[in-house]
This record gives sequence, C-alpha cells and structure tokens, in this order.
Amino acid sequence: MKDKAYFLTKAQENYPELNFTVLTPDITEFIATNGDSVLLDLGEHAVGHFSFTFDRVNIFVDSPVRLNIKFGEDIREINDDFSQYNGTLSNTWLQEEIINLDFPQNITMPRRYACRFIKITVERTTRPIRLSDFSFKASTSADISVLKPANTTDDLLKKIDRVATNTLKECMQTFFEDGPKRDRRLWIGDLRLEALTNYYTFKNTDIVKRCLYLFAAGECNNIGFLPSFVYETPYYHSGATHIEDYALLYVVSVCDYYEHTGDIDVLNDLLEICKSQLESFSATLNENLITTKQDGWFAFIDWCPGLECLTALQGVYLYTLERFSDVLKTIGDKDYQKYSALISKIRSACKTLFYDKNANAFINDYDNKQLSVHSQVWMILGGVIEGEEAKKLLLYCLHNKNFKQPVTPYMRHYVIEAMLKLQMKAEAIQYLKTFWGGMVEIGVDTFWEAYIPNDLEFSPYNDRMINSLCHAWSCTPSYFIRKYGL
Ligand code: RAM
Repeated sequence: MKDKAYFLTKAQENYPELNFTVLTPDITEFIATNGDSVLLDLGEHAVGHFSFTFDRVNIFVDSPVRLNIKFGEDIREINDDFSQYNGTLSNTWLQEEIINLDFPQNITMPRRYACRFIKITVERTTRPIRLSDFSFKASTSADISVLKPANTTDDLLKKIDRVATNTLKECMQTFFEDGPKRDRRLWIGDLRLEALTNYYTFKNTDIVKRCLYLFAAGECNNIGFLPSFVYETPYYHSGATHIEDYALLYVVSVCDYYEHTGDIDVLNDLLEICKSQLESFSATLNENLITTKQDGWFAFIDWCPGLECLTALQGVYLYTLERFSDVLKTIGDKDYQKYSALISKIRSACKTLFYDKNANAFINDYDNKQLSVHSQVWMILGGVIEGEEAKKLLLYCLHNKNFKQPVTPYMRHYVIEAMLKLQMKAEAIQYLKTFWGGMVEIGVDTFWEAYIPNDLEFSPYNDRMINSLCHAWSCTPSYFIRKYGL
C-alpha cells in the first residue's frame, strides 16, 4: 500500500549528501571600537554557516560586546536599511542579527545564511576588540565535478550559463530549494525547472526522485490537488497552499523524470497521484470544457500584477494532458486514449471560444478579456495554435504594450519554451540574452527571483529588500543552452 509513510521512506532513501567548502574573505583581521564596521566579501555567493573569533586587543573586555551582523546576497542588500522595510512578507527573512558576546571566544553562528557579503558593525564595546578567523562553511548537494562547460562559443551565453549553474548549485541543498535566502522550501513550479536544468548539468536524478516523493506524501486539498510546497526541516510538513497550475506541473515533472531516466518503478509509484491531479482538474471544467474559477482557488502563472490567469491555466492543462498521455501511451496504459481524446476537443474549444479576430489574440470572458503574453504563450504550449500563425502571435504580443508582460524568470522560461517549440531559435537566443544577459550586465552572481529591466526596484512583495537574489526558477538558461545547443 502506497501511503504517506511509503513515500517518505522513498524520499529518505534518496537523501543527498551535502558537499562542504570553507570560504575565507579577503580581510583576515579587524580591530574595532564603538561604531566601527567591516565589510567581508566571500568572492562568490554561498549558502551556509559563518564563524569568527572575537578577542580583546589589550585590556580585557569588562562587559558584553554587541555586534550587528548583516548578510547580503549582493552589495545593494548590505546597504539597505532594513528598518525601512515595508513588504508583504515577514521581515524576519531579512538576514540581520544582533549578537551579544560575553567573553572572548570562537563563535559559529547557528543559523544558515545565503550571501556573498557580510557586514559586521560593532554596536557597543567598552574596549577595543579584535575580530578574526572569518570563515564561511558553504554547502551544496550539487557535485561540481560532474559539470561540463556549456558547448557554446558565444561569450555572453557562456557567462549566462555560469551564473545559471551557480544559481542551481546554491539552491541544491537537501532538496531543491526555491531560494536559499527565502522561502527555503520545495515548490512544484521551481522543482520542475530545477530538475530540467539539473538533467543537463549536475545530473543528480536521485534528488529529483526525492522531491517527487516528498510531494507524493503531501496532503491534498478538498478538490484533490497536491500541496504546492512542502517543508522537510526540521520535520516533514505539507504546505497549506494548493496552486492549480502547480498541481498540473507536478504531473509534467513526473513525465520529465520518466522521459529522462526511464525509471518505471517511480512512474508506477506516482501514476495514481498524477491521474488524480487531472481528474481533479477536469471537475473544474464547464460544459464547454473551459476551466472556471473555484472558491478559494489560486492560480499562479507569474507574479505579474493584476494578471488574470484562467486562459493560461487552460493552456497548462492542455500541456499536461499532452505530456501525460504520451507517457501513458509509451508504457501501454489504456487511460492514454481517454486523455488524448480530450486534447483535441479542448484545443478546438479554446480556438473557438478564446480566439478573438479583432484583438488578434486569445482572450477569455473569465479573464475579463484581459490581453496577456501569458495567455498566448500557454495557448501555444497547449498546442491550440501552431506554426506561422503562432509565431506571429507571439512576436506581436511580446512587442505590444497592451499585453501584460511576464515579470519573473519563471514565466520567461515558458516564453522561451514556446519559441523553441515554434523553431524560433534566433528569437529565443535574443530573448535569453536580453533578459538574463541584462542581469549578467549588472554583475549578478546568481539569477534573481524577479527582474524587470529598467525597474530594479520591482518586487512581487511590495519591497525589493525581501526579493530572493538566488532563485531556482531562474536557472533554466543552462537547460536551454545545453539541451538546444544555443
Ligand atoms: C514564491 C516563491 C516560489 C514560488 C511561489 C509561487 O513564494 O518565490 O519560488 O514558486 O512564490
């Protein structure tokens, strides 16, 4: 019987080994008195634990010493004034500590940080003090020795690939984290893109297996959807959000895994859960096979403000049906016919009901007829429109300000996927260079959670300080560059 305990045991069997590296900043010693501060640069983004030694200079410290220690994924974060933070997520994600040290000692800070820079400010001391032996023990489960350089001659693509693999490496801990600074948990949408990139870079298929089982152990909501995220530290906990597009993309992630590994045992273990995600989704369709909004629903698609998601969600459904029915056909599962018969019916329903000749695009009453790149991209990925017609539509919407545009690297991944599906390799390279290359130009070590060229203050959470600057879903340029030989 495959129950939660079974899935958790499978997840545990695939627990990855962490590899540790000790990084030391350029500065080795710092003598300070009240108000002095020192900025340490690790030279690269790292995830792990910070240690240092605190000692007297001459006269013994006769009272505790208070330090403010700030960790920044980039220098802008170090210079931010966290007291001014005004975002929608908790400010406890901001990496800043006040510590009081009673006497000279070597200290390893207990919490894990994601940073390249560390700023220590001496808030209070009655005597000069010496801080030294700075070291940062960084962890990752990515095996760097497996990574080959990307096979491209283009310098910018090489740089983009390096930052992308670095981003993935940092997010690969005991599972695929979305971001090692925030939220530090396993989300389905992020997992799918991390797994894809991992297949072409660090090639650790066990960690993908582990993550798929971690979700299989999750608690479904009343509609039957898997949780969109799970925690595994300090013990397993199933997340309370159930995003519809993520529930579908779980099925796609299982298909990706099977197609990449041919591991039929895992597929058999997860098959019923995949089917149940599609069954649950089909219960949301109206008489025309169009998905409708349900109470308490949350479709994600992108962090684009004000985005209406139902057309895109319908595309995700088609995309999932196609991938899943292909896998079922390969393994000789008779349900294949049921799913593939649905695909053509739903595609023609979408074409008839959503395609608007005047708008020259797919729009949907349930989306208040909103124009978005998201809807067009997912209609393309769902196979509702193809060939030259689809190319024209994609270029038109990407260059038209009346269409809502993607804001996360996550959604931009799917834009590129659509381009490659339509054989638009040159456009895909251009798009990748403009967007991810734009981040490379501003000197990032890892790719960000959200990035809008010309608006570096953008945040989905109302304050840029909380944004994650090393975010899993941004790592897919390496997948595109390596898989498609860009
Ligand atoms: C954010 C995280 C995560 C994403 C969800 C939908 O909280 O950054 O990466 O999957 O949103």
